[in-house]
Amino acid sequence: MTSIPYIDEARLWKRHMAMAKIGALPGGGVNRPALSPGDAQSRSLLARWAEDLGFSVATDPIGNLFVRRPGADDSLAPVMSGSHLDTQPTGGKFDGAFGVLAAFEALQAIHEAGIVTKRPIEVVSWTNEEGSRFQPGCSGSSAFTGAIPLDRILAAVDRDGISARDALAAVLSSERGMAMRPLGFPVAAYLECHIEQGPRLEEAGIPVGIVTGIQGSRWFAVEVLGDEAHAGTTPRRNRRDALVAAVAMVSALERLMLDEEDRVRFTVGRFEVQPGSPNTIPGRVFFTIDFRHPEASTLKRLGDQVDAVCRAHAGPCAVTIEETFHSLPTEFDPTVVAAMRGAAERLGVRTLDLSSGALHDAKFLQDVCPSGMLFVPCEGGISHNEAENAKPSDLADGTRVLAETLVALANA
Ligand code: HGY
Ligand code: MN
Ligand code: MN
Ligand code: MN
Repeated sequence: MTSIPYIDEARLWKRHMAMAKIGALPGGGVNRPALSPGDAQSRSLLARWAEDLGFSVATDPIGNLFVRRPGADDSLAPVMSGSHLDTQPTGGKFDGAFGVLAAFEALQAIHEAGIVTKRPIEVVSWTNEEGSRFQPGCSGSSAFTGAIPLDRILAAVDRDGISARDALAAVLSSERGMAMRPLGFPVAAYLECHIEQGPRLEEAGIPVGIVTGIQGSRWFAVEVLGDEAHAGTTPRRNRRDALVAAVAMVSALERLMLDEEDRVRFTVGRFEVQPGSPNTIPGRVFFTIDFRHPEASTLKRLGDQVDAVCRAHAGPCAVTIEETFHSLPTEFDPTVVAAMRGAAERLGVRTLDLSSGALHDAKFLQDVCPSGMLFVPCEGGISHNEAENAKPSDLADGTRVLAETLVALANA
């Protein structure tokens, strides 16, 4: 077994800092919305690094970006690794970017070591993992795997009324000459590195997490419609106050989702009130629900009650509830998990098994090919926050285990 001689920790960190300059925020974070000019810039930077090393670069009809190093038998399905370059509006330097840059560093280290792998190895940057600008998230991986039809994904519209289709066209038109592949192709195995976005690895003082699975997620969009009216003259009996109804819905949902073991994750991340004037009764409220749980039965039991609870608290208002995303709890492939464990042992890197509270593209890849994830600690477990931080040595340890596993799987 050829062990990876050299992952360049300084080069890996430098690439993170260069990538973080794109969409940099004054508070130290990053705002790189999916399919924005910043997203296009981050893709071009990765493509330039790849071409400088002689790797080939291609995209596909949803804008996923692929960097390929050929294998001895180049007709075989590739082993693939990556994550995403889009970020939350007040995101950090490492969420997503670490998975792409770790895969790229691993590819370069394998290349520089002159290791010939039977299978080709590909690095991928998936389009719109965050789902912040266009819902739902994981657009690139769910289109690639056929989980969600491409047309449905491209029909999504952001808050400014721009469709994902038009935003994607703008990004692709800025990349003249980029090779275009058909959507979806066979993948032998998929690995994704990611910061944990939680506190367990840091608390345990362990540099690498072997991810056993991902909890389930259900997203809903709720629109409450009442009547705009004068705040001073309209008696209660004549009011159809969309805010009062929406608040009653969220409070009732919060009570429904309460559980002693604290395993339910219930979040209302967007709550928009219109017209938003202090002395006009709100006529419209739009809010989102992000509900997660590790057990399919609880995800179904509680998620299936969202519609009825909202309707029961609508009062005189009208309400529409749309489920915009639904992904079941997923266990990663045991052979891939074993390959990662074996790689860590060979390298003498301590690991901890853990499940993922966050959703990742790897969930969709696991539906079509053996997949797995590696986590590294992030400071205080903080993510989706400008203060997100990680240690260069942990990023390098995760990348070492990734590279060693990629070589093992590409020669299996
Ligand atoms: O929402 C998520 O779990 C992912 O990190 N975007
Ligand atoms: Mn992420
Ligand atoms: Mn994220
Ligand atoms: Mn992810």
